[in-house]
Amino acid sequence: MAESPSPSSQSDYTSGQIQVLKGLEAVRKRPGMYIGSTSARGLHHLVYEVVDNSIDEAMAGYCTHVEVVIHQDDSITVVDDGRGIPVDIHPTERVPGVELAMTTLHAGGKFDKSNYKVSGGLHGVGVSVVNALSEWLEVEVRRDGRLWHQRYHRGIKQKELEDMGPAEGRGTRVSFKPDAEIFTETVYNLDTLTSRLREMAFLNRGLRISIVDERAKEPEEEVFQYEGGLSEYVVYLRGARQALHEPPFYFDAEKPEAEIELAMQYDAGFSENTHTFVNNINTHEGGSHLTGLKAALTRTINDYAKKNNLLKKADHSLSGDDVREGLTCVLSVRVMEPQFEGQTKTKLGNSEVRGAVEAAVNEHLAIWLEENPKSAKSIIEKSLQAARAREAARKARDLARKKNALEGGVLPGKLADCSLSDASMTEIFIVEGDSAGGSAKQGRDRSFQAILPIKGKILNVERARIDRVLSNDEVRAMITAIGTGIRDDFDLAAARYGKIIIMTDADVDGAHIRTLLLTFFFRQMRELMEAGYIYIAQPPLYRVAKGKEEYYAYSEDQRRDIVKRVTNGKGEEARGLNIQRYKGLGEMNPDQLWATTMDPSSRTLMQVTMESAAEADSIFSRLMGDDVEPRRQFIEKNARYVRNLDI
Ligand code: 0RA
Repeated sequence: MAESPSPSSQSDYTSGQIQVLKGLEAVRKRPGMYIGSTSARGLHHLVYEVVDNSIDEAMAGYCTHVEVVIHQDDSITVVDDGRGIPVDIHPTERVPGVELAMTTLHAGGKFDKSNYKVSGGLHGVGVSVVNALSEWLEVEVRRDGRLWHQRYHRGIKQKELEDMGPAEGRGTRVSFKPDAEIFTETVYNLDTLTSRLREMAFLNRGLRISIVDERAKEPEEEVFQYEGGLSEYVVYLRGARQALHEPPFYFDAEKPEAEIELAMQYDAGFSENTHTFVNNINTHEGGSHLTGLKAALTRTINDYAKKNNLLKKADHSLSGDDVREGLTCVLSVRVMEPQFEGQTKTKLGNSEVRGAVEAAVNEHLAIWLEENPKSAKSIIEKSLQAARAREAARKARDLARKKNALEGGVLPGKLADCSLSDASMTEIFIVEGDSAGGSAKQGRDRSFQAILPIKGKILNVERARIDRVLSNDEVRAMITAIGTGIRDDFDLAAARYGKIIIMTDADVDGAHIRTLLLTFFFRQMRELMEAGYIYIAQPPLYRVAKGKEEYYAYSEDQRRDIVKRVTNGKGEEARGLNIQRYKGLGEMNPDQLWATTMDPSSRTLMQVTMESAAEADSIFSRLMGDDVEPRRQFIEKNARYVRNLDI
């Protein structure tokens, strides 16, 4: 037991340990500062923080398997087969390394930085934050033939690190239960964790990541392991869209500024799906690496097209949007000291990375095009079609603008605008159908609520090129009303409303229209979705009346509860009971619509958030692409319980 840590008595607190207590206290006082929020997002963040440490160990080449378990009580276990967190006593802090990792802010498992080339972890806050925010946390380390164990309560150790005796294997096991005193939501969402872990597995070729949900009746293990890494990711993201070439273009390169890995593939679709990562973190807001990639794509493809006489005289050069139409692309860079900027700290700031990525993509893509002339030709053909469509759309838009200018009014005729103009106060309801639109117009508070009725099914933007998208009346009305423009011309600051609320019937058709609208926002105004502007209204499913009492139920459970209450337990057979099932918004009069769905003081709105743009992407392409069956299934499954539409 030569390595056993020396027990320290309670009285002999070092100044280091006092710092520790102060640090953890700060985390518990202002958890949002460390994990972003104490809602579901922060709750899930705890798991990522622990998993990131194991993945760092994998990136350093010492770990092949990470396993995540959700237990019945929503506690979590993360196990890896890495080297195990060091247990020997730190020379100056005089506590075991693992204890330091569990209690020191910003250290995490990475207190000895020289061990790692690069490391993930969103804010790099480390596992000590998870410890501080957990009702309890247990850590087990297997190293050098022994097992070590320590337990914490709300960040405070219960005992010294204990040597549990001989043990086989190596690795670290961390179990924790998020503190209900801290988190407003303590139930884990399997889909959310699963998609993040799948993403991690794609980004770390060969690494095996598994997840088990012990809360399920018959727990099953899902295992993610991709020998194809990013190339396999791109094929997964492409989904049902038809590829223009196989396999995807792929390269990796090591530069002094960054390690760069890229896979991309063109398909017959019209959307662009580029996802960028820095040290395994999804950089939703892009940054220097993305800028470098875009510049290289445009330049290399134009160069190749010119050199091979593939552009006609009438064609100008291909724009960035043109060469990215129908492109699915994943760029993953690893940077020593990433600078994260932007609203959600997911934009890479390091300017030196731009040039490194640009040069690497220029070089490798040029070679690939030369070596694959058939693929090159279909890519350029596709870009040319995009360019011509864009030109046609521009002409149509100019015409429409002139027409508008002549007519004087720019806003769509069907829009009932609000009187306030300060976007932070206003909202627009996009309402299915003219009759519901009429009720909404009468029921609304016209000072801050605008109504835009749209006719039935809008155009499926997933299957149309930009010129057709822009020639669609419903789509044009939405774009002008919202005011931000689309795609590359998008400007969040120009938004005319602070909330965009989708209000459709609570039936299968309504769900379809809602999905079409979400697809539109995701493809054409993604930042609006990312910035949390998009909401879904929740109209009631039932009106339950007895005598003068009337209640609204938004779910089957609620209906049952209300019926029980108003009938004193007699149930649906009780006399004088009237249950009305709302099949459409149009069945409510303006007052009812206001009271149940539009009045900010009593309504529920569901905010559309985007945990993973990549996941959303694949959902939308699968859903809204050419295959009808997955769409039908998804819509039926989610028709009423929109809550499951977890983008
Ligand atoms: C620092 C140094 C070493 C390993 C780790 C941290 C480590 C941390 C975590 C957190 C979760 N799993 C982990 N696995 C390893 C390496 C020390 C050495 O053996 O040289």
